[in-house]
Amino acid sequence: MSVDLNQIKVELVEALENAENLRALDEIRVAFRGQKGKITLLSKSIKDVAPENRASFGKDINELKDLADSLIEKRKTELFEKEVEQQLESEWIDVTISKKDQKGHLHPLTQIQNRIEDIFTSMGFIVLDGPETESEYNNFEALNIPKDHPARDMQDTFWTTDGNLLRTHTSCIQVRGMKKLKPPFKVIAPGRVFRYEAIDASHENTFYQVEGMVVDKEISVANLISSMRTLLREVFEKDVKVRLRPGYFPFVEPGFELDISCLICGGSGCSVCKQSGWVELLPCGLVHPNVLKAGGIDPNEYSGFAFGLGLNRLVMMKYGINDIRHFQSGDLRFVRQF
Ligand code: FA5
Repeated sequence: MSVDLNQIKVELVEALENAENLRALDEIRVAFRGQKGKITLLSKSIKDVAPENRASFGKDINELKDLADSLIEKRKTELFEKEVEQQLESEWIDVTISKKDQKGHLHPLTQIQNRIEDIFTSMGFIVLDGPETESEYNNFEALNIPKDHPARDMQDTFWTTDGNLLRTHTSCIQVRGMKKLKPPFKVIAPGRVFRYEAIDASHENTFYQVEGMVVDKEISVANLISSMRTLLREVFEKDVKVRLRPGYFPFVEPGFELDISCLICGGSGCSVCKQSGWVELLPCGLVHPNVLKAGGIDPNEYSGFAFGLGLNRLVMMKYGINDIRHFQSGDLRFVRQF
């Protein structure tokens, strides 16, 4: 092998030893075996070699090509294995870690719903359930909201193609309860409700309510307020500022809105309370005689109170959550805080 060929072989071996990765190796391959590579150019110079030496030059250059190809291939295998090892090392996963360190837990809405169920069952209430798809009759008509009544606009509705609807409030579970139970009774009915409305920091199109209803002889506003007080004291575990103001709901008379002083801004005004300092939380009232009648209960003998707690807003106030959209975001960073 001529001096030139030997020199090239030494350079190639040294370059291959220094190659740190497959990209560097490919650059070396191009520099020696590419179209303008050192070995390729040298083999083209065979025409300048004296005729008597051409055969041996040709043989040497072919040997050098074979040697270069096998050295490059060998280094390629080594570097490939090295890169796979590095990748495995950097992407190593302990598949047992989630079992050891990250236990699942209940969503904050479920936690507070469970707490409310405990509070009310300890006062003798029973817990009722109902379907999320309801009849128009149970959701509106039995609650003294006939067709074309303007109060239907208060709860924009998702209708199903068969003429039913996604319940807009848990009050329809009252209707089912009245048909099933004989007075006196005390029930609560937690559940998911749906409204076709624009979403913002305090409004969702899918949210949770807890309905409550007590039917007995001589039920008054005093009974209603006492139950609401117990509920708020037990959930918040501290005194919270509330206000009661007249509110219109066709299924109660008189009707009230129980608002809570916004615990996000301390009452100074924010996006959750719409700068008012108050959050609508717990509408309530004495059950309208028409509703008792529709439930098969004689309003001359019995009276009752009912309320419809906005569960999402209650949880927001309890934990200082400043946007209702967090509840359904599916963001684990949110739920892991509770
Ligand atoms: C009702 O749904 C009545 N059925 C409540 C009721 C029951 C009144 C029994 C009287 C007697 P309202 O539409 O205001 O009322 O909703 C009740 C509560 O649900 C509100 O105070 C609020 O806390 C919550 N709420 C209402 N709309 C939304 C919404 N889009 N997103 C989140 N929470 C809401």
